[in-house]
Amino acid sequence: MKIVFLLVAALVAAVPGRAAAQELIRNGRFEDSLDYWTVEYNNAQGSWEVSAGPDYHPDPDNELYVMKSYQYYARARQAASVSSTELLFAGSARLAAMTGGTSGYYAYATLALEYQDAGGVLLGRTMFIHKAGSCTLATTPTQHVVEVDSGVWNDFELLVDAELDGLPGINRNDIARVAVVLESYGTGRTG
Ligand SMILES: [Ca+2]
Repeated sequence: MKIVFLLVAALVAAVPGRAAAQELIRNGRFEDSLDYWTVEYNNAQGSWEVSAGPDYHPDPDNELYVMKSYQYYARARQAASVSSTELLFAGSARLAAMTGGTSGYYAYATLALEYQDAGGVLLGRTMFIHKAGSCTLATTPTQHVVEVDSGVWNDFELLVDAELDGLPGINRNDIARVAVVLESYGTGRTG
C-alpha cells in the first residue's frame, strides 16, 4: 500500500536579474487556473488530481494542487525558452509524500526546475523534494536534490547561474529551455 500526496502552490518567476523582472513562466500564480501549464499523468493504479483553487494556502490567491495516490505520477509542467542562465527562480510549495511501510516502495513530491537543451532534452535538474520510503534520488553532477520539511509551506529561491556552479555535469551553454515541474510520484510496487 502506498500513498503519495502533494499540495503545492507555485509563485514562479524566472527573471533576467532581479532589477528587470520579466516573468518567463506564464500564469505562474495560477490566477488563470491551468492556462499555459501542461498536465501529465500515468494513472496505473490509484487516483490523481491536478487543479487550481484558492483554498490550499490561506492567502486570497490561487494555488495548484497536484496529487497522485498509489502508482506512478501526476504533474504540471511549463517550459520557457531562455537566452541566458542569469535567471531567478522563486516558488512556494507544501510537499508531502508517504508510503504504507511496505519494503521497497517509495514516493516523492517535488517542485523541480529542469534544464533542457534547444530540443527539450533534459540536461539536469534541481529538485526541492520530500521523499518517503526507499527513494534513492540523490544529488549527482547533473542533479541537485534538496530535501525539505514535509507538510509546511516552504519558500524557494535560487539564482540559476549560481546553482549551475554546483552542477558540473551540465554545460550551461547548452541550456536553451528551463521547465518548472510540480510532480507527485509513487512506485506503487517494489522498485
Ligand atoms: Ca490561497
